[in-house]
Amino acid sequence: MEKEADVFYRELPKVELHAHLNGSVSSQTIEKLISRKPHLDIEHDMTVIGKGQRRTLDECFQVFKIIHQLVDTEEDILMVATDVIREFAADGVKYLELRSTPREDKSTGLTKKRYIETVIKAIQQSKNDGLDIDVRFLVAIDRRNGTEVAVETVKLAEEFMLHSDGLVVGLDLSGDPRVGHGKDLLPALQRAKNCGLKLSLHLSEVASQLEETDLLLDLPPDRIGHGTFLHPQVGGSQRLVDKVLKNNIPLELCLTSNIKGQTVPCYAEHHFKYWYLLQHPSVICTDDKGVFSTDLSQEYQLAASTFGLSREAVWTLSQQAIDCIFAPDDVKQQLRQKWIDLKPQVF
Ligand code: 6MZ
Repeated sequence: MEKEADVFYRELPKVELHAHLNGSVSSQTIEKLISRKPHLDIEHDMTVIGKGQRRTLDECFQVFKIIHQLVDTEEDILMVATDVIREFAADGVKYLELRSTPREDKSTGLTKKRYIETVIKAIQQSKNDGLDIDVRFLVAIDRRNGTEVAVETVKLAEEFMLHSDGLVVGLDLSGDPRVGHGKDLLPALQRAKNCGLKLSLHLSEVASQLEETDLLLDLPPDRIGHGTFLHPQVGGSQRLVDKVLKNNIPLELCLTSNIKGQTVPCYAEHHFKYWYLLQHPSVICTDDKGVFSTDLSQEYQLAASTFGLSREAVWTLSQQAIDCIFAPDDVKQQLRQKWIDLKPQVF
């Protein structure tokens, strides 16, 4: 990983709401996976975008395909989820919503149901191990897989929401933003919403999605991933911004991911600034901490140094993220108490 964040940021209690499981796999875990599967001939540098490097979004999606080759059994998923949770906890994350696209693999006998069960098992183990982190799960729809798979995924998520002791809280829509169209996924998303699953949708991650965003904002989603091209200064529109403001939909913002994936030209031009100035709920997140070689402490430090935030402002930012979590109010209350207990006397 790049240079470690300062101690203030590492000790800052944090909420992580936008973390794709297979994008969050650390170097250490990748090494373990590679040694389990030497026949794949995968080199470590094929799974990570290092310091100062940039990739097209296309290339980023190629990286996920490589990681998926390395993570194709129940044992792999259990190890990956266990390690990722432990790493977030070690980085001071007190509440984590992990998201992942359930996959099946005929050659290893993996099914989508087993996939979700295995992630849940890792979450339960982290509780039993006494880690100081509350973890929830969002089942992800990969947009490239179309209507039928989306409906099937919603049904699975629905089932798990009812039988996972509150661990499955919602649904994520992600995947390559230039593939497929949201209108085909609308019935599935509507169904998810009607049955009580919370919705976090990747919206306007690239510039060409105005029409789709307009449509999906009418659901409305409970949170937005990225929303890079929503506002008029980057080719979005006031109409879209107004919809977001009217429904007070929080944004999950991932600075390093957007820079390395080249959807934002530089940190100073990140849309964090636009929404922060509007005092709109914006949550700093990592997206894919493994692939983009970052952690949440670093992301907070980057936001602070780029936009001149005081330590007190950073504290408030991390605290306000609690309002945006998908777990119920009693969990929010517990987290708020934790923040009170941990607040430094002076900044
Ligand atoms: C859209 C992304 C993403 O689900 O196998 N994913 N989708 N935009 C992004 N910005 C860079 N980063 C990750 O984790 C990997 C999957 O998450 C989605 C993609 O569908 C990717 O295949 P899981 O755990």
